[in-house]
Amino acid sequence: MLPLLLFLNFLLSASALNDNAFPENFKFGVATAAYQIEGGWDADGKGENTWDHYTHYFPDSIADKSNGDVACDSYHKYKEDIELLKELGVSVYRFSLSWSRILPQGTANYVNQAGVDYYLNLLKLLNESGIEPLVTLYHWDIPQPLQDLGGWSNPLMVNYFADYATVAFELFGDYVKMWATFNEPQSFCLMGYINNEYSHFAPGYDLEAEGSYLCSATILKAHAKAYHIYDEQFRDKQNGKVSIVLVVNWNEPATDSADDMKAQELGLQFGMGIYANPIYVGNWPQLMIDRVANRSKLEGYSKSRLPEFTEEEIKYIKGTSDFFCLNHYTTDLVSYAYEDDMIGVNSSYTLDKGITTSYNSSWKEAQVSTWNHMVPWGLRKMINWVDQNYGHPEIFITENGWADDGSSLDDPDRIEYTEGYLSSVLDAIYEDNVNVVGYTHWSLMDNFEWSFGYTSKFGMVSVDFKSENRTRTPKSSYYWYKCIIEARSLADDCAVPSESSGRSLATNVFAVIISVILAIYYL
Ligand code: PNW
Repeated sequence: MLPLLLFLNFLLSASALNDNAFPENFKFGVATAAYQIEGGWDADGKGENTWDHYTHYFPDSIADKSNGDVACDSYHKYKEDIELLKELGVSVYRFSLSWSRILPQGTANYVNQAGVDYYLNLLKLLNESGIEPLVTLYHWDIPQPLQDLGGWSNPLMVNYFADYATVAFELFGDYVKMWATFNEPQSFCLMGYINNEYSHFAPGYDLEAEGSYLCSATILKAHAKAYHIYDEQFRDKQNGKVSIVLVVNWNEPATDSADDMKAQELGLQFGMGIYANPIYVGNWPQLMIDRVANRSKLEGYSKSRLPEFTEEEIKYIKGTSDFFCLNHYTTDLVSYAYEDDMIGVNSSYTLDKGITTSYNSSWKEAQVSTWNHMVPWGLRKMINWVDQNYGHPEIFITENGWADDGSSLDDPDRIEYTEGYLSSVLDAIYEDNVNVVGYTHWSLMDNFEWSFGYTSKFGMVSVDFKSENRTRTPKSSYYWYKCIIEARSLADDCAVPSESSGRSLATNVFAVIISVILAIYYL
């Protein structure tokens, strides 16, 4: 009898959740972005941006030929969004400002008061609701007139962005204590510059050999300039923090061969180091400098395709972040790939990086956005890598989330994913002593998922895009997350009974009975 009881008890406790509590000051939230939720694309004087332009002129680039013209209509329904945030119990809401809603032409000579009022109303209501904003200045929606001037490959963009940032700090800075300049330059400086059958991303260029690096260099300088402006003109009065949101998948070597270990370093340096190294350490990662210089030379270029920073620029960019904003979704298995015989055939960032990626077939794969696999331990390794390489910074997980096709309000996989990744965050905090201070789940609600249009859903709240009202309905994951936030721990009793996660009431009662019998037996 005893062995059987012990075995049953083991089985039941093995499925128990991490019962660690989150640190007292840990912040829970959700995230969104302007183009993906606001709609009101030309409302009240808003100017056209590159995603308006791209989706209107190249609808075939989007899976369902849709666009963000109306999206979740948050331009009109932000009060409802805030009700959902309040009910969920979050202390932080991460969202982004639409540059062309505030400056319709992109330039600061004309400010659109209606756009300013929209964000002031949103910020005031958040403030009254006790919800702290984490505001991204740029989540991929450059004003079209500035795109027409060359967009981020034009070095003069540094000044246009600095002017925009100054306007935003001036108008909204009293309400905002956490700023992020850019969301994931890794994504828009790459996907926007590779236009092939797999990548459909505004502005839709095919300039991966050089355009992508020019974009990266401009972004780093623009970020640094905005940071210095805040530091010199606003920090004293407003007392906030400024950062940049960076993303990379964890790169796990496919085998333990020296080549695949090298692939891991290449993947992480070309993926994360490209932005984090200049900001937290100084200059591009040496590995990138050497590799792109060497390949460019062999390709017949007179100098490296990777733009060189002057000593002055290196110093100007270094140290321009007050905390580390990390977006993280998934893990890739990486192998060392392209050998030197590829040189001269094609020049590109992808070939410079020189790795191939694959997945372990045991990893659960998301629907529609099939790049997304459920690998919770990857986040713990990622957080540790950031901690070790960039001087033990304060880390905020600004995005993490799971996609499905939205066919059901019962979303056990999203719960399983989020629980696993949050548990990984707890391990990093308690076992590895890494300073993770907050987490904003992507996303509050289903929204315009870029080239996937409305076919891929990341929300904890479902949005009926067929209804004029854009009716919002919370999913199971919303109630689960609400419970976790209330408990401030991965509490066992938050588990929502469903097919693939959580335990039923009967199982819980059974577990208690077994434990009581065991206790009596030992006493
Ligand atoms: C983020 N990856 O982009 C963006 O910041 C959001 O706007 C977007 O909706 C969300 O993720 C979901 O896609 C990513 O390949 C794009 O690992 C690609 C990856 C990660 C994040």
